[in-house]
Amino acid sequence: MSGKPMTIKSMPQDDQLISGHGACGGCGLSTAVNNVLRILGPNTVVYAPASCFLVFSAMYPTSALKVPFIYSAFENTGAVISGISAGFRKQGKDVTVVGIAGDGGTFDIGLQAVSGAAERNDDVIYVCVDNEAYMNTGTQRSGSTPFGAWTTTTPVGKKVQGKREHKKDMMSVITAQDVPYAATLSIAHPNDFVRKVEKAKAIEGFRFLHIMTPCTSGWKTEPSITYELARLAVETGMWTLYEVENGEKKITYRPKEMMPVENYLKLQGRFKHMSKADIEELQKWLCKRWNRHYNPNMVNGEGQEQKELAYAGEESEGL
Ligand SMILES: Cc1ncc(C[n+]2csc(CCOP(=O)(O)OP(=O)(O)O)c2C)c(N)n1
Ligand code: SF4
Ligand SMILES: [Mg+2]
Repeated sequence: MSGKPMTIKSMPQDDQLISGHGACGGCGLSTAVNNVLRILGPNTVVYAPASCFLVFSAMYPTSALKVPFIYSAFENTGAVISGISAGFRKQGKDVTVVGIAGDGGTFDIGLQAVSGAAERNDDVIYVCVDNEAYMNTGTQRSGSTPFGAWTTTTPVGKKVQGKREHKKDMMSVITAQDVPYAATLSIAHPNDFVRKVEKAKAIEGFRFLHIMTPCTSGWKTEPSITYELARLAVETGMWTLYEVENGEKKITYRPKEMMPVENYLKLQGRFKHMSKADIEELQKWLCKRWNRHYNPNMVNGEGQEQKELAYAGEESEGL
């Protein structure tokens, strides 16, 4: 990479994911994939496992992708992109190999394959487009689904209301393997997004891009608020923007102050049943996360009163 970092204005405008694909209106995932592929450019081969991306862009016999595209099984994105990359290396060809998998295909069923590719430092880019559930199969919970969320496998009833477990920290799983580059991205922070993809493209070895992608269908939201949700996720601590390069972590955007998570939850049907106690539980978990990211020298938040943490409920300044 040389000169000025790429921005949303200066990035390539040639679409590799062309119009006519079948994503829902307001789909955050299609925007994310479109921009990743514009930056990676035509000298790219894409692998996608079973996921919304596969379903909306590559249903046989048509494809909305201009670049070569390969699909095999749900669980093996890491393994297949490693193989494609090795094949090009053997032929002496310099081609960008990217796997674009969902959260289910990454956090859960594809974990072994992505971990293997990371540990071998294979020369590939792994993109996880995270819509926080198994969406194309009708919204089942994954290891990425947030606490309290309704899904068809974490239903809302008298005894249990939505998912009881918190979201898995996938970035920690990946960066535990000393990869050259891993970053979190948001479609609501386009310049940060573009810079990270450009950076990943220029680095050799295993690169991991984790993108939060709001989903109108599974989150039960209006298509018009996709960007607002992506923005609020960062402001409330539901998503954090950072990168880890050769083991060194850098926060790339820090909100001025923490917004109550309720501002984010109330816009989404998947959270509409949440009790006060559950919202408080999620808020406490977020406060610990917030401090782990933004105030790492302040201990990890264990055993502290909530008022000592980043967000102090109604008493917080400026709320
Ligand atoms: C071994 C195997 N198990 C289950 C399935 C069915 N299946 C296909 S896609 C999918 C969910 C994918 O979820 P995710 O990876 O989060 O992608 P999204 O649909 O949300 O984009 C499931 C369960 C499958 N194709 N193969
Ligand atoms: S179900 Fe969600 S992720 Fe899938 S195409 Fe629709 S909006 Fe996008
Ligand atoms: Mg998903």
